[in-house]
Amino acid sequence: MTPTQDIRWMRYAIALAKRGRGRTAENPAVGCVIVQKNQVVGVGWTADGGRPHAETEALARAGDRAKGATVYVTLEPCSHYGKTPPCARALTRAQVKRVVVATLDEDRRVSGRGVAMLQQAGILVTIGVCAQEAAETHAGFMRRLRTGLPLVSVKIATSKDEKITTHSAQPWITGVQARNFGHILRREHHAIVTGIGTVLADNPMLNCRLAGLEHTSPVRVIIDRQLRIPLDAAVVRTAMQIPTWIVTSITQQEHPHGALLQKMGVQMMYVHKGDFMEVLQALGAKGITSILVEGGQGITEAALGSGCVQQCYWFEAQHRIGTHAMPAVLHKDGLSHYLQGWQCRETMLWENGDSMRLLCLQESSHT
Ligand code: AOF
Ligand code: ZN
Repeated sequence: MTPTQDIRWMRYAIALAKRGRGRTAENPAVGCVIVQKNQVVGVGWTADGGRPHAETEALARAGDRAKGATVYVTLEPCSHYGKTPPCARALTRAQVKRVVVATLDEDRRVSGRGVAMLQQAGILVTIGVCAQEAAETHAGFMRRLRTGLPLVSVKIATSKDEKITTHSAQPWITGVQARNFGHILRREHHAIVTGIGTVLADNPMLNCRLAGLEHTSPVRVIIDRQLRIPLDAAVVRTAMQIPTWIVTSITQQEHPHGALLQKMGVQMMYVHKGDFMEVLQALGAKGITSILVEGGQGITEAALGSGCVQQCYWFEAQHRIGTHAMPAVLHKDGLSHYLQGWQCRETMLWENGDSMRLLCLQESSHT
């Protein structure tokens, strides 16, 4: 097998891993391809909720054809008896010949032991094929393992002069294309985080509304320190269908509103002050590995100012709104104050003949 073929099959495994993105926490989204005589005999990816693991799914599809095959997997196969038996053992039992691993698992229960288990069974192991690309799909999982905090992305839509708008104050900045991209972003994160200001101003659903992907909506997290959310807010009314968590500093003893919200399916998360870092810690403790911050000025600036944001998706329309509108952030230097030195990939989107820039920015130390 040539390295070029290894890269090709591993890229396929990474594409499969992406199917699980935002849906497998607290487990990573892993992809697996089993190849026999240059033909795919089984594919798998980590199932919703994190189990079964990718290798188990691919082995089940390959059946006897896994014997003597090469297995491409984006993360080192697990070696521990967790909620599922070790994948390294399942691969050994299936008598595969070779396993190609993109990245090692940093979970202390695995961390090199998966590879050792395979090698002890006489299986050839290659490590590091497409490591960087695979690491991106595991970034949230790894970040939470290392820091206890989720991976944080911020989404923002501004006019050319860095102004933002709300539902009630038309015109809406983004058009259909940008909104669809926004829904993909929602689907790829484990939770969407917004502030109570946005809920009160826009009454958003904060779900994924792409046809066929409605069931992939992430957890909705609303930061509402003073518990101002009305019972008829769209997110509350749909809390039985889509997980909805409210982060607040007001306990039930202080205010019975919390009990009413809980009856409607909302989960309450009590925090002390509720600053952005404390919210991140609380979400990490609950197993959330990646969040998309999508809100107004307050939460956007709190997130960017916390130093805990790794990615920013900035939709920038080409028209100006004018000085009367609300600035995206209050800092006198605008968004560039927070995004200085970040790596930037730029894409153009077209909205009814009007162009819009999508800037995908990554904090420089983020892999
Ligand atoms: C794999 N393939 O698809 C995933 C893995 O609690 P358990 O038994 O589900 O184990 C969770 C750990 O397994 C998780 O922390 C990570 O180390 C690994 N995830 N491993 O072989 C997979 N998702
Ligand atoms: Zn496993």
